[in-house]
Amino acid sequence: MINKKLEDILNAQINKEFYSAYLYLAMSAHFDEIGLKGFSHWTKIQAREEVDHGMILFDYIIERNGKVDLKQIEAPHYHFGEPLEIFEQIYEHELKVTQSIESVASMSESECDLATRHFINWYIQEQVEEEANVDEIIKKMKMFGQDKTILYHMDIELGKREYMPHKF
Ligand code: OFO
Repeated sequence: MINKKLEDILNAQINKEFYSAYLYLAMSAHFDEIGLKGFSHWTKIQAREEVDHGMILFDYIIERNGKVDLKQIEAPHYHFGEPLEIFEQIYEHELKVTQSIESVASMSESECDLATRHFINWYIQEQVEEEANVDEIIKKMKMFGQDKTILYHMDIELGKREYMPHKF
């Protein structure tokens, strides 16, 4: 059985993961509108992964005999701008998610819930990968500046991303 404090923080994390899915979907729609189909595809795949992140938490709360408490999902906030700016916003967003996951880890330690402490390691690792992937895209975009040919090639590259269902 999970205690109330951890149940609350895990429910809040579900909301953050679904918010992330909303955010990536909004970005995907924007990229599609401006004709960057590959960027649109990449962010849409990311949205699906965020739903997986939320669902893994959902299943975990139930498995620990806790109560799932779904709250309202906020409308996504981001500034429509150049692709580089949008990816910088993604990076900032993921840093916040990392902090939030770290709070779950510290609370599971202070509450001596070793099962949750172990469970959350998967998310810690996932955040390392997400930050690194986004950082790599940003660095490539910065390296080539405003060169539209590079943007075109990056659009093709990002369009190749494949969805891999996330399971725990
Ligand atoms: Fe769920 O990792 Fe991004 O937000």
